[in-house]
Amino acid sequence: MRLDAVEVHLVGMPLVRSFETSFGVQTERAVLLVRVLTDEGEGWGECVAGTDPVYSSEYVGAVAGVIRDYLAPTLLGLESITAAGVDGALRYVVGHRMAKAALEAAVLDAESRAAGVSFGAVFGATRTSVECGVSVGIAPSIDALLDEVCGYVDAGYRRIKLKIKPGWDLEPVAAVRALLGADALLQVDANTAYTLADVDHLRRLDDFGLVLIEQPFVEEDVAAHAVLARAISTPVCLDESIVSTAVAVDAIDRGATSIVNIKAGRVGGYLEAVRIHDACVERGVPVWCGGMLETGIGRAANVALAALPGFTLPGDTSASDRYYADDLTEPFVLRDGHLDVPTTPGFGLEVRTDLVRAWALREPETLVHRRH
Ligand code: NPQ
Ligand code: MG
Repeated sequence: MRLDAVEVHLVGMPLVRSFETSFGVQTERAVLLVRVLTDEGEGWGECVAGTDPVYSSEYVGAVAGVIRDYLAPTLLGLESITAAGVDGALRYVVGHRMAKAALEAAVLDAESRAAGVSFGAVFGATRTSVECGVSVGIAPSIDALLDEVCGYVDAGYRRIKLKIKPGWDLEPVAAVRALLGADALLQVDANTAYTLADVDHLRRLDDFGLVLIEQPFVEEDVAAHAVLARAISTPVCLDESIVSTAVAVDAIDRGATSIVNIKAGRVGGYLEAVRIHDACVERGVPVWCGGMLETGIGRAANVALAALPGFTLPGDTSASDRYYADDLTEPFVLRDGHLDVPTTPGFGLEVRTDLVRAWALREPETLVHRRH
């Protein structure tokens, strides 16, 4: 396949409700999209980076810059490309995994559409639908939190994840556990808000029968998570720390994570995400699919990934209406707590280009090969 052009779009998506985590409040999601034009057709990829560098060092401005200055020129300079070859071609650029992942997803979409195969088939999906959980932000009050959780339970979500931070942890967890009953799947995500000084406090979460605690400490400190895992009975699960298969294997070997959150954008692409899944299955470590407030484009790919056999826990693969009144694709609708895995070629849905245009935050940028 020959790459002819790369388009970068930035779309502003209003959220149906603001989403607060330990790193801040989101009221709108700015989503960077990549469209590749090839001699065999087009493909779309969604970048998970946020507006600001607060979940990770990547953000849309940096992603747009590194694609324009390095990643797109490199791919456009190749005689031919394959999705499997994108990672190697871009390896000389250190980091910038979310930017690379978006490009790889777009090339993979073009390639699998041309071949007539779905992402599920490419990744090795073994299920036709996936069980879904929902991530619930920090709320203004316990009452407001319980109201929101009730809505998600009524909608059919199979697992609740509460965002926590110092000052918003034991009380909301106790209240939601009391609301849901002992058997419901409940877990928490701290997004790096604690330190090793909080171990005795975090141990008090052991009373609530949580599925896991996600990323309590700073992403570079895998060792601190190993200390915590030995000190509490709640399973520790890494998110931000896991940026590659090598890091995942190391964190598992060191006892820092007994469950792994897989997000393709964070690890540099869906193909690396599949490799992490495989490494975890080999080691008997359960995995689940994380979420980054994706539009239907990224959501479809996540649902295909979550259909692999090692994804034994419900993911943050929520329905479109958890975040958006109008999605960039046909919406994903929860059916009996599940989302269906698309079966049509590529990521499997048509992009509503009228909305991409209408909600554009700036003019799309088109990159083509320049001869010297
Ligand atoms: C997590 N996601 O698991 C992330 C955090 C997160 C669904 O909890 C813009 C970009 C907003 C990235 C909000 C969920 C975001 C974001 C939250 C990531 O840690
Ligand atoms: Mg997380």
